[in-house]
Amino acid sequence: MTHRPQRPTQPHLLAAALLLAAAHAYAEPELTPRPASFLPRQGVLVLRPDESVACPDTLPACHLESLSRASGLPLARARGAQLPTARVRLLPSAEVPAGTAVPQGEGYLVRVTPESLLLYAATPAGHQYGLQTVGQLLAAAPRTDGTLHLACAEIADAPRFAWRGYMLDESRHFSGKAAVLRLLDAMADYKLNRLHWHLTDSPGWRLEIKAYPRLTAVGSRGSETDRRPDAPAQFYTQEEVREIVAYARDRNITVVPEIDMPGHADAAVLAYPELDGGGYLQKGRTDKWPHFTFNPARPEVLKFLDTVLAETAALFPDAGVIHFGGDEVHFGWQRWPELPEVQDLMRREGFTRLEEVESWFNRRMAGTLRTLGFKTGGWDEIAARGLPHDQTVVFWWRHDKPPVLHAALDAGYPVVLCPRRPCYFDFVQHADHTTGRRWNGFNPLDDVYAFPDTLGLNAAQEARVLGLQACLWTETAVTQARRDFLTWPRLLALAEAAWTPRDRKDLASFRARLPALLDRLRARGIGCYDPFTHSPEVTDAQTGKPQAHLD
Ligand code: TNX
Repeated sequence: MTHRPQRPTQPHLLAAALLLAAAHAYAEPELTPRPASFLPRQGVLVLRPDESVACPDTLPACHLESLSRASGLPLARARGAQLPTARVRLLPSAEVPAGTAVPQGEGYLVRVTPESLLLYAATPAGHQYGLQTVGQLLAAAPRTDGTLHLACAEIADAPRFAWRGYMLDESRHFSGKAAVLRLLDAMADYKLNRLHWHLTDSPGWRLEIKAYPRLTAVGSRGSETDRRPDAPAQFYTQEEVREIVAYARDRNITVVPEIDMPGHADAAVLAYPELDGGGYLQKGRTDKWPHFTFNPARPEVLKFLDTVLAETAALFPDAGVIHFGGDEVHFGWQRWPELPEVQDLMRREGFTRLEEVESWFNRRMAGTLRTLGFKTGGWDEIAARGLPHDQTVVFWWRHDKPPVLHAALDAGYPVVLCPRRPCYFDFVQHADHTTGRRWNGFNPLDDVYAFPDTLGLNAAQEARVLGLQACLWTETAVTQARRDFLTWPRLLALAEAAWTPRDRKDLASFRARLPALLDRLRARGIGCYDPFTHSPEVTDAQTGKPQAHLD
């Protein structure tokens, strides 16, 4: 409701109007993700166009810009004489009035009274998230003659999970800087805070490494659906990476790079054949993936990977975690027994199984990451590789193997939950959709929303869950239009599932908010699947490009 009630002329109409107004004032506004608590208060705060915001100098300008856009008021940073009187104020948690819970970490408290809007937080991230919420309140507030009428309220909010992520596969098909910046803006709108950037894989190497220029000169050509050696090179320069990382940092998003090893290595091997550890033929096709692994025991290969990781670490100084893949390695083991370096290693260490070679390689590279000052992230296979619990983050992806999740949690690993179902967004989202994956079902919006409560974890297990992550693998997503279609609105459901406490999640409320959220995405130029109109499936067939099909 954004219209002012008509002035009533009859007493009974007056009573009805008052009731309506009261209902309006007390209805919970449409906030996404739904906050942990919302308490309506008496009164209205009137904000004028000349209003300014008292905030720390360190607050990145983008947050005030988006507040101004959302409100339609030119809400500038308060300066000089404005500072003491500004009615919108960002304050440290130390100033929270007595008797109110003090926000921690990414949490915040917003108090709207007829006099002011006060936003308390303990960290810059908390202030930023409070501003996101305030922006949504202001966007929906009734307005007259350029003033906004904000119903008084108190919102105390904090995330359910620390890791609220989205993984983008750049290797199978490349997105590029403009799409990534746009994605980061949309992620920040919904309080997502990790971009897991899958930068290397068999079809293409997408990260410039100065020490090994052929990685991008050769290894970045082609994609899942274009194996021509003279296909255009597609990759991020180091300068672009720095720009993207800084843009994300301003929005409280940590970019976590993934350099996949020892599997998914064909693109690197194409550039530097001496790295080859052999592979396998996928579905009998000779172009997929005969050089799937790095030679896991050759000293020159280990030196190469150390150098790649050192350059990566320097580009992502705040990542905390560098993901080194570690997935599906056994697919490419076939040649390992013949490799002299593997034979030497097995003799030296007394290994009898290739699994031990893989574990040795994992520990070796995790050691490099530790020396560089990072924790090691890896797909759930690494939970069986004897890596230290306090230095390793496990990404549970094999939804058909719950015991792997339970073993990782019981062993004390922090775990990011991203099981194929419902978190892989290359799975179809509607029964009618024809392109994309299925596995005894698919990933509709409501399943994403219900996650992870559907896993039935107890409180002790959930305490070790670091968070949730959606993964967009791009084998079947050649175009940005299709990547958008697969991502949205499911990423909104994931964002709320990752932020909102379990007892505040409400599918009906989420669905009621969704039409306006879809409009907001479209206004940003982001396409999406519209579950209300069952909009036509976006496939790459429309582009005339070849389509990839996965089972
Ligand atoms: C499994 S997730 C993979 C990816 C594929 C994805 C397609 C993981 C560790 N491996 O390499 O792109 O399935 O859904």
